[in-house]
Amino acid sequence: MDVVALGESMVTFLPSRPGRLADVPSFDRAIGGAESNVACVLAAAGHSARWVGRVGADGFGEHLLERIAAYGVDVSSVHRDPVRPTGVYFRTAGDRGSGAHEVAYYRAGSAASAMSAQNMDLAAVRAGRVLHLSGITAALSAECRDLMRELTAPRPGRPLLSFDVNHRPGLWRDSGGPLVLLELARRADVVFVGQDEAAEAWGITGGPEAIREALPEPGVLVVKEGAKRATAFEGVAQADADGTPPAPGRAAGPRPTATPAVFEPALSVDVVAATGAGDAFAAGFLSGTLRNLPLRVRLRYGHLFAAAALTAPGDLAVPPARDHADRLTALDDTAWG
Ligand code: KDG
Repeated sequence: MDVVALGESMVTFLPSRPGRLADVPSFDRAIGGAESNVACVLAAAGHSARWVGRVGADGFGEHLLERIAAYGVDVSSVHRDPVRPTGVYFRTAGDRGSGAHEVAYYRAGSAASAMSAQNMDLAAVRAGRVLHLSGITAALSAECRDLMRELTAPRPGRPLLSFDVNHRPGLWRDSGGPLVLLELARRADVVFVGQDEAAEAWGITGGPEAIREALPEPGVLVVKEGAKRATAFEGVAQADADGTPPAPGRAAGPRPTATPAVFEPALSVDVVAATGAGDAFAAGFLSGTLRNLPLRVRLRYGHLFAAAALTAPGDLAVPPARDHADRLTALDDTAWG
């Protein structure tokens, strides 16, 4: 298995027309969930991917399993909770291009919020070359937070640990979120964070270099500056403690050594809906990581997959085919952007 992603997936209701939540007359059903989005895009890009989560024994849970499996994602380790429901959320359309929209979650007490180290198949969670997690899971409940600590703890043979900070202030019931997110990010091998998130969560306003200073531990740190660009910092990480070969994207070496930051401008597209673009970016970058592509090409893959999501109304869009994507990401600098 190339990638395992763990987290809450939800049935998503997209508005039939723009306007406030109070005014939109009807919604169309789609699927969402940051981590399963990453798994779906990676599967669509030709990688083997598994999503692990917990859904209710209800029609929405069934719908999620069917739709995610239809992308080619393995859902055999997803648990059905006999009592708790599948989470759902509604959102409105932002003004074209601005991305601003309202979100209403109905997920407190959801099946996914009961995920814990005790009721998950941890061997299935750790079975990929890459394990992708996000900060959303830590916000769901104390059990989920403990599960995240268990999965991010250093251990021999750990998969390459990918962590998207995904700061969702509305989901944290106390003020401890930013510190937990920092703790988890420091334990990961690849971290994705938006410059806006770093400012909001950690008060870091000085740009990508300032974020790297606050977060020197991850082998790879990717700082996203929205429609502008993304910057990646890479340190050469150590081999696993038990001497097993390093996971993809982690080169063996005696000590972490910093390499210069690499940045790539984002593609300019007419944005339909920004939701899911960060997940698609992470999927593109991880696809490049699994293929051991150079850092700047991984960033371009991130932008390319994000552009597909940005121009679709829902969270998910099928990324360009690999041969086409390889040609686009090889364009010279003047043609890119
Ligand atoms: O990244 C997209 C997600 O934000 C969306 O699908 C819903 O997972 C979600 C969340 O918790 O915000």
